[in-house]
Amino acid sequence: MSDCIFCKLAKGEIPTTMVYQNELAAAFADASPLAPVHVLVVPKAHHDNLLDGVDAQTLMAMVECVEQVVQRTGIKDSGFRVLTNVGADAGQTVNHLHWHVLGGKRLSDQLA
Ligand code: D5M
Repeated sequence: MSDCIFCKLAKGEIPTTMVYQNELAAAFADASPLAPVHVLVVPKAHHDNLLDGVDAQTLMAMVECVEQVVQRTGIKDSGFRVLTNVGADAGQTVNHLHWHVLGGKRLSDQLA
């Protein structure tokens, strides 16, 4: 999708703090962090949300990004949260599938 900001960030077309990427997915810093570690994991191909036809290979590439993010940011053993909002009522504001990876503090019952 040509006007999707996360497509551009994931493909390196606009600068970001890239934490890790593989062939199918990318992990970059959230611009409005809610925790000391707040990274977004996104597919490089455009999908509106989790239920928008995402293939298994892409999902596994996203899981690999999560593994690398928690290792590289040092939160692997202290606990972290992975979540995705689907739809406006759930709080999705960017219509490109993204998983929030949150950690680095004791997380509350709220989003972070
Ligand atoms: O989460 C959307 C998230 O995307 C929110 O935490 C802010 C973040 N965001 C928005 N624009 C950018 C850019 N340009 N870089 C990095 N992070 C960004 P949602 O689940 O849709 O509410």
